[in-house]
Amino acid sequence: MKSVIVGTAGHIDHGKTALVKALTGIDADRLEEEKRRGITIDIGFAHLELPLPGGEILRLGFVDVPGHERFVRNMLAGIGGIDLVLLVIAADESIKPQTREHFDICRLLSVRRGIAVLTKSDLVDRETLDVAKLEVEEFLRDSFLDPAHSSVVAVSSLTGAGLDQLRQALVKTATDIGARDSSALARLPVDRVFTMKGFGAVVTGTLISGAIRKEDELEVFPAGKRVRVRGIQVHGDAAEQAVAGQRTALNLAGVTTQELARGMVLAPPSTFRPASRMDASLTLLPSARPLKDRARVHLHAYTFETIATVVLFGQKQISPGETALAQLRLAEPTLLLPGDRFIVRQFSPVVTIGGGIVLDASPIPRMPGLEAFLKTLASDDAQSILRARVARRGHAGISLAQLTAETGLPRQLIETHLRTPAQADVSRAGDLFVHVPALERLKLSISETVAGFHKKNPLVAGIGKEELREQVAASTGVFEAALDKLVREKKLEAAGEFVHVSGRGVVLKDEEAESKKVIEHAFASSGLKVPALKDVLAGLKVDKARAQKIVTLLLRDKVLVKISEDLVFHRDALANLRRSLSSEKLKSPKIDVARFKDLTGVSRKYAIPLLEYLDREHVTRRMGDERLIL
Ligand SMILES: Nc1nc2c(ncn2[C@@H]2O[C@H](COP(=O)(O)OP(=O)(O)OP(=O)(O)O)[C@@H](O)[C@H]2O)c(=O)[nH]1
Ligand SMILES: [Mg+2]
Repeated sequence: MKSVIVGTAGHIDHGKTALVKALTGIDADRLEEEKRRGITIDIGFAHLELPLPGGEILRLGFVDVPGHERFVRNMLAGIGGIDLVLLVIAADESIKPQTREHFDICRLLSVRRGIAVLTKSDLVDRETLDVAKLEVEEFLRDSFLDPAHSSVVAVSSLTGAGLDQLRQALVKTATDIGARDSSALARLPVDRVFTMKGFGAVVTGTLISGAIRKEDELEVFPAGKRVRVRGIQVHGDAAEQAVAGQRTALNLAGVTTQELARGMVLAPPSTFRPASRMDASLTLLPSARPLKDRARVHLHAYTFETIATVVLFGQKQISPGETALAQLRLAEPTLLLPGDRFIVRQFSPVVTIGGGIVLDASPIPRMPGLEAFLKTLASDDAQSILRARVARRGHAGISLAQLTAETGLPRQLIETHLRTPAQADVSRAGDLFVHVPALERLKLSISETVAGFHKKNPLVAGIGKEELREQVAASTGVFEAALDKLVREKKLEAAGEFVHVSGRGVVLKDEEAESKKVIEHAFASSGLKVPALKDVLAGLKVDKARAQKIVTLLLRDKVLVKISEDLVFHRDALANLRRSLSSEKLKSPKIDVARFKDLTGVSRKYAIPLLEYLDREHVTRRMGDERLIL
């Protein structure tokens, strides 16, 4: 079964609703006011099944739009998700203002298929019909409905004349339409919200991509509310799932109708982020006035509508008929993805002036090379696009989840695209994809930072890893990957928490080396009855700053161990202490301060910090006044 969405378009009273009814038997005008006034106000829906030549069933979902110029915004809410347009022109009136405006909209939205239908053929004579047909053909020349490959069908919804021919044209045109990708991530722009007695909130819309199944959890954009799909109807029949290209009604749990409105979008949870800025390619209609930088417009995308400011990149205005890159700053956020089309209407008076295609709904402020980046995004090449999106993040990298949020592409597809040999310039660092040149630049910056550190701190063995990471401003995963590479390339060595240039030891001058020995000896020979550090340092030949560096070096190499602000011990003395404690344990596992003092011969001033140090090292555990030797 193939599902195709057919939209009507055309001037008021040209017979759109009558045509849909003649084809489907369904009156798409559902509002009381519509019936009373005999005009369409809001979008209406109908459906029809036709057999395809191969025996497959073609399911046509109709979206019937109003022709009245005051209701173009409703027309826009319906036309966004269509595959095929029926451009309806009354034979007795021929081309009128909304014929042009609706057709412009179809072109700006890149609707690629359609059929021009001359209605009310019963109201005109043969000659008038032929003239109208010629006018219409002239109007359509060089468009996607060029008469060279798409004929104009004359019908009468009153007598039924030409309807068979129109059905055939529908089948033929629908055959050319490729099926939408139902494995893509689902998006349902909401066009109607109502309550069904006994069921609760119901939303309807054209499922523009992916599939939605019963019991799926979905997120409502932009509010972020989570809902559950309690029931699904497709073209009015209960269904287990809806797939892209189907008119879909969802009965939702976890939400009230007050929390829902036309213009919202349903999508998988925790996958996308709503945006209020997007970079786009914007085309102005030849009939429009020039559009100035920072002009305000009405923006329509699928069923969503808001006010937007158009910020141009390096130009003062867009001329009629011109296409330019621009950033759209929306008054309200929405979920839009690259490739989505939109329409802009003049702020006042409200007329359609242009439209375009979203290139990036997650722009980075003041990004260098923006134009080249957007040109790549405008291409159809998913691999280049993904590569460019990885590259622009520099060594910050980008996660799979973020890439999905930015592109709407499923994870698996992104992984496949980025794994091919052609993508050798994208590397994986933990959870992140990183552009290889950015990783190389980071490696260089790490090497330079380490070299700079050695120069400034000749007596220190190396720079702390965390300090190094902060200085090069890299995230942990990417930093580790870059450091790993440098170590493998034997440019750096990482010893524990410290990084230094390969093969580099600390070079001490004679008097410094001598001082180091003096300090070490002072502590090694005093056991646990250590002297005060400042007294030891005072007796050295080197100045205070250098003496302090030597101490830092000894602490870093763990020759000396600092156990409190002013108590430093030699590692051998502490090792001896551990040994004597473990033999004490054989006598009794419990030890109090008095016994500790007896054992070590130290005063209370040393005993307390030593015991606290042993607690921290999990050699002892404090239990009231006593300690347990572990
Ligand atoms: N004689 C004749 N009348 C028609 C035909 N099609 C529509 N009409 C009449 O034209 C009038 C307008 O038809 P609609 O189908 O409501 O026109 P519409 O294009 O849907 O109008 P809006 O939705 O308001 O833009 C109605 O009175 C119809 O009965 C036709 O083929 N022949
Ligand atoms: Mg109508």
